Amino acid sequence: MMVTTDRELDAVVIGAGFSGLYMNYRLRDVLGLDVVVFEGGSDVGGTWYWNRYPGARCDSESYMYCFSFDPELMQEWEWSGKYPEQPEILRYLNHVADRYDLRRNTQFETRVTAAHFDETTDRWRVETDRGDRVSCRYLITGIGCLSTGQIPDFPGRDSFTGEAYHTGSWPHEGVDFTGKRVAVIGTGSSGIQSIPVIARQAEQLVVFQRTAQYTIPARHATVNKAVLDKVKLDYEAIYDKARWSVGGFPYDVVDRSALSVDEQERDAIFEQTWQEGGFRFVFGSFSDLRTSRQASETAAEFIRNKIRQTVKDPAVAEKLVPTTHPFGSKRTLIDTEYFETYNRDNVTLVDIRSAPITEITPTGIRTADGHYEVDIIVYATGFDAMTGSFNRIDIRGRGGEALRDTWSAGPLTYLGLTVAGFPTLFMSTGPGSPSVLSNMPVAIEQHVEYVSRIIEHLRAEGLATIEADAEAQAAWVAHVNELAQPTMFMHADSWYLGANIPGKPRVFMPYCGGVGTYRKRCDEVAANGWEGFTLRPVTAAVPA
Ligand code: N01
Repeated sequence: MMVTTDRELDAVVIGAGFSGLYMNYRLRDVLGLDVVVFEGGSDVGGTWYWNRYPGARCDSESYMYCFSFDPELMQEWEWSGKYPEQPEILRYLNHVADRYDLRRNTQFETRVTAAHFDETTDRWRVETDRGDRVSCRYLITGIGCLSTGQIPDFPGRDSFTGEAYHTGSWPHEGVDFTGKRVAVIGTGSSGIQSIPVIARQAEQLVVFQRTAQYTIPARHATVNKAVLDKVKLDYEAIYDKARWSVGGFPYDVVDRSALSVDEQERDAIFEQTWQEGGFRFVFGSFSDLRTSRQASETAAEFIRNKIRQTVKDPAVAEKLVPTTHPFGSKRTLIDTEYFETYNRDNVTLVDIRSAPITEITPTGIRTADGHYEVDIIVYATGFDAMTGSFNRIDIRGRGGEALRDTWSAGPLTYLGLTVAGFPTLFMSTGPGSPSVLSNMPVAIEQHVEYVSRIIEHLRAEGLATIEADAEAQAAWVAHVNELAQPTMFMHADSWYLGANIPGKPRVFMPYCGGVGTYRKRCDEVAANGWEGFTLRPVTAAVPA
């Protein structure tokens, strides 16, 4: 599909991942609007289109990592793994695109370069890198929170003559590591997932670790069909429980401090949830691991002991033991045989906190301690998270104000969804919403349905724009900050705080109050006549 210039649309959606696919369905098929979706990839999938690195898999259990808006879709899809692997998630999203014919109005391999709000018409003027020029009344971004890859600017980076890849932009044909000497830089989610898989294929693997991590075994397995069949009998209730939860999972809430039990009982509870695997260690053990330093330290110590028991070489184990940040201050990591990988003869761990990388050379990586010759470098170095993908687009609101400037000291939003001065611009899972601190499809569905509800209201009332009030926005930003202050999140150099990007303002970006509390607040805003927003009518000069 090719969009011609000068089309006057109802809505433009940017991105065809989970957010864009559902937004398209909602606006086009439920509200009957004229919608175009622009997508940079050559097909649907978003995050799961780009992140094809070995071992890529979601940390949410598969039966909860999907849409819930159509009961038939929920019943018909059969997951094969306890945790869904990237190819399977991509198949699922393709199935969704096929089932609802969502490619029909999606233009692929097209990036939106600019979106300017025209105050004379109350419409957005949107431009793409393919020369498209369209206008729309509603502009919705579904550009993801972790879509702008970050490769550190190491001296000599471009002089490397071997192959180099970023995990978030992986070649579709895959990479053959057989017989190769491989370096992985970075030990976040992408690093710890890919390292064990690459180690099994490569001749030599050298891991460059700046920060040792707390990671919990996933206990991945094929899906237990009996469990899945049982879930399907009660899917709506299970999903509803997730909608009103903290993390977007249907797990039973524990209301128990790690300090309220003695050491023996505490260890037994940790051990049980460690054996269950995945996020249950966090959500199913104690309620204060992220809010009490002392409680967090009990989990940290439990994991440190697990590392020492697993890794045979005590010197390597000590390098892997996290000491620089509390448990729960960075994204909780879930792995499959991560620590066990360091028992392999072909794997070397290099601590780049004590001896940093000084340069990339034509043949490898030099640190303060020596030179490592490699054939392939894998950058598992993360993303310019939450705001990076917005900054790539020249978004301008009232008075030609650039969003980049509005956000120069950190993102300002109302409900993580809208920005004062940028009318009828809606950001699915924007900064200031639960997004990355939750099971994403739950957060995405809530945002898509809320935006759709706003647009329905505007149309029913003959209104042109909805815009966040500056005071409501300031109060929301303060609230998001206030919630984060007492948590462990404030005690690590994480991408949640923008700390991984040199020069980025240090501001805690996601809303950490939980998806249920957030949903309740959004519902209250609607019930109170769209409190904190100004809604303006269509003027005579502006066609509806
Ligand atoms: O990126 P990261 P990621 N020199 O930023 C290191 C989601 N996700 O792609 O910790 C040396 O977490 C950096 O070191 P340090 C998930 O939300 C989900 O792994 O900053 N090292 C770190 O080790 C996740 O949190 C899934 O000291 C440098 C690594 O690179 C998010 O995406 C799977 C460096 C970056 O880790 C991002 O994960 C994958 C430098 N200059 C991703 N700069 C699942 O659901 C960075 N590093 C499973």
